[in-house]
Amino acid sequence: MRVDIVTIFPEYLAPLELSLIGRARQSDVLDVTVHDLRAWTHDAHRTVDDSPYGGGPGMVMRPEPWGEVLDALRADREADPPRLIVPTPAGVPFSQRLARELAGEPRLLFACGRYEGIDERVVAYAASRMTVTEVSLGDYVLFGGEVAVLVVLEAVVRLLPGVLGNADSLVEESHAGGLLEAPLYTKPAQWRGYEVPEVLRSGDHGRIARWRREQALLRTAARRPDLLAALPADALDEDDRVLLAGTGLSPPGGDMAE
Ligand code: JD8
Repeated sequence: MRVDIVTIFPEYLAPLELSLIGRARQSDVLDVTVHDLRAWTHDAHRTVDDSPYGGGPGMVMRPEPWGEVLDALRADREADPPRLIVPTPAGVPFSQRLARELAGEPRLLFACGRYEGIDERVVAYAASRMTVTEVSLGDYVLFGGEVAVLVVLEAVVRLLPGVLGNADSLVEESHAGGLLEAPLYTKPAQWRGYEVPEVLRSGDHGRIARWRREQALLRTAARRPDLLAALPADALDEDDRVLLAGTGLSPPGGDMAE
């Protein structure tokens, strides 16, 4: 996969040298280039922002340098255009589903906004030349798109064939099934007065699987009732429903056992 990232803070993307993403770049699975937006300005001050039409606080990114860099990257390897990803709080929520979709693209181009954001015409222009997806990490406010790019890339790269951690993603498909994971433990069995649940040391794989299922259901009900409510009707069996009925955290609409 080829990835281009355009930003006024190229150093913000330094973590892409590290760990498993760094290793994927050293192998031939991932080719990342970070571009400084100011390289496409022409004035002495390398200006990328100006005041908003209509008034209001802060500054807006001017369209001209964005137009130049998008043209240059679109023209490079013209036969396969990149998919443009623009992080913004006004985007569609980023999700594992979208990560899977992006992992199937040969080429991604990320546009990192700063200040109040990017002039709207940049997205309109880009959409006439390539697929554009505006994504949001969630309902909180960041200073700019760089951290969102790190998050999206981490989620996408671990799904690429040949990247370590890929065995993981196969487990995730079959296993996790829309619930939070059960808690994890390792050695020592006793630590500072806390002990590993007996069931996990029992060697009884049936009991262990049932305990993990219960823990996953109880956690999901307590912390993420939205996930529980979104499960398909056949995702919960009678034991699951009895367990959840006892918590008062049952999914709405579920025909719960007393
Ligand atoms: C890109 C500028 C800051 C956004 C005024 C100052 C994503 N989940 C998310 N939260 N925030 C962002 C995000 C924020 C950004 C930019 C992404 C570019 N800002 C602006 C509008 C309100 N602040 C994000 N993905």
